[in-house]
Amino acid sequence: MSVSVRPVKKAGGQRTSAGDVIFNEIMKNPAVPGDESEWFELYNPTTVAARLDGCVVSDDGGESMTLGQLVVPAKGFVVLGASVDPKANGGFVPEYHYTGVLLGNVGDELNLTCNGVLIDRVQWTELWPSGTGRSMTLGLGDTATVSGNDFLGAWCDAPAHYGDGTNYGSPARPNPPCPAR
Ligand SMILES: [Ca+2]
Ligand SMILES: [Ca+2]
Ligand SMILES: [Ca+2]
Repeated sequence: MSVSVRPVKKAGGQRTSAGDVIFNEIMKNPAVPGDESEWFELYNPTTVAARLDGCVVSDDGGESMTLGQLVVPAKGFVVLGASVDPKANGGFVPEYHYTGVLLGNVGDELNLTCNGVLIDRVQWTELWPSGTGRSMTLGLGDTATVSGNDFLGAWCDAPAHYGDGTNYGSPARPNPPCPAR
């Protein structure tokens, strides 16, 4: 029996397309030092669940991973973590465990590509929020879009604790608004 990658489709049968899922929160500089404590959150701003089986998360430097079975619910969130040990993640257990992608504290990229189509991309530099133990949080709420998260000003250091209180962030929950600056 040959193994084939199933086409990536939304629940309704449409292909996943640009902006159907976006990077919403990125824990690149966790309180427990080390790459295994990193995680990131995806948000589906559409009204249809998005299947990401076979999609690829990568940076521009050659790090990449191919996703297994993963569905981001309509208007919902999924957290992907380099560890599923709650002690590493501030008391939170990510839904999806990945390897092969590291999140640079002072500059890196995350690309999500499905069937060769770029679904979302975020590129950050040393100027972007990077508080220790604080996720970089997209403060756009319901207005978050594929291009809206391309700008430093759309993000902030997460303002509130989660889990055991060692990290700030909102894994698998809506992001709070960014504080006024
Ligand atoms: Ca890091
Ligand atoms: Ca983007
Ligand atoms: Ca969140």
